[in-house]
Amino acid sequence: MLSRSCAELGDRATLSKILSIAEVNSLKALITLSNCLVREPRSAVIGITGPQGVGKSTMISCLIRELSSEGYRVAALLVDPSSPLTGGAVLGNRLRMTDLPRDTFARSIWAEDERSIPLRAVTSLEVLESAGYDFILVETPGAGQVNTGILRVSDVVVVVLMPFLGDEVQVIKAGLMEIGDIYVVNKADVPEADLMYSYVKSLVKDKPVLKVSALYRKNLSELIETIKTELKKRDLKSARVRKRVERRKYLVEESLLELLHQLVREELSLAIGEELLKNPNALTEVLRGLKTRIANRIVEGP
Ligand SMILES: Nc1nc2c(ncn2[C@@H]2O[C@H](COP(=O)(O)OP(=O)(O)O)[C@@H](O)[C@H]2O)c(=O)[nH]1
Ligand SMILES: [Mg+2]
Repeated sequence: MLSRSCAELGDRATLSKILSIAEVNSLKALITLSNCLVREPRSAVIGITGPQGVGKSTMISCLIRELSSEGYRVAALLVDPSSPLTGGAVLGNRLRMTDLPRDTFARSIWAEDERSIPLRAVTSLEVLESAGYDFILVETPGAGQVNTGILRVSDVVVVVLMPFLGDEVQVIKAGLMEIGDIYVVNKADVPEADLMYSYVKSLVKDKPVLKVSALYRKNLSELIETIKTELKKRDLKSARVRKRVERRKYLVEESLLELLHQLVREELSLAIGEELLKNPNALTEVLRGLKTRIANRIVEGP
C-alpha cells in the first residue's frame, strides 16, 4: 500500500493508515514515503499553544471551518500529554472536532512529555505536508512547563490565553511570552477579558494581541488575517525553508536514536546474564561483541 503513488495520500483512509505507521515506526514511514516528501514548504504550519481549558480545541475547530470555507484544505494535529488509556483531554479535543467539513482532517496524538513534541507528531506533520494540506494546525498544551517544541515545527505560533488565569500568569510571564508570534485572549465574551487583554499587551508590546471568542465565533477572521500577515513576513525571510531543514534533521536524529536504543536493549538482554556478575573481567569482551552485533544489524537494516 505504501509503495503506491503519492496521489493516494489524498485519500483519507490511506492517509490514516500511513499516519498509523508513522506513529509507531517513523523511519519506515519516511523511507517508504521519501519520494512524496516535500522539497519546499507547502503547508502553513500553525502552532496553537496555551494552558489547558483556554479554548484551543474550540478555536481550532472554528479555524478549520473558516479556512475551509475560504477554499483551503486544512488538517489539525492535536498533541496531548494525557494517556491514551485514561482518555482525558484527548477525548475532549476530539469532541470539539465533530462535524468537520469534508476535505478536512483532524487527528489526536498522545505525548508522554508535555515539554516537547514527540517524534510521532513530527513525523505525522511531515506526512500531512506531503499530502498537500494548505494549513496544518497543531495544538499543544503549554501549561506548567512551556512547550518549546512547538517552535521547532511551526511557521507561526499562536499563544492562547483567557481571563481568570490566576496562578498561570507567572508561568505565562516566564515562557509563553517569548514563544508566541501572535497572542489571543480567548473568551472575549466574558467582561473580564479586557483586563487580561491590557495585561498581555503590556507584556508583549510589539507583537499582535487579539481578543477572540471561539465559542461565539467573534474576531476569527481577524485572527486569520493576522496569521496570514505573519506568514508573509516569514516567507520573505526564508525562515520556513530553514524550519523544514531543521525538521528533517530532527526526524533523522530522533529516528536513529530510537532505533539504536531498541537494538542496544535487545542485544543487551541477550548478552548479559549471570556470568557477567560472576566474571566482571569479561566486560571488555562482552562490549566488543555487543558493538559488533549492533553495527551489523544497523548495516543490514533499512
Ligand atoms: N465563554 C467561552 N467559553 C469558551 C470559549 N472557547 C472555548 N470555551 C469553553 O472552554 C472550555 C475549554 O475549551 P477547549 O477548547 O477544550 O480548551 P483547550 O483545553 O484549550 O483545548 C470548553 O468548555 C469550551 O466550551 C469562548 O470563546 N468563550
Ligand atoms: Mg484541547
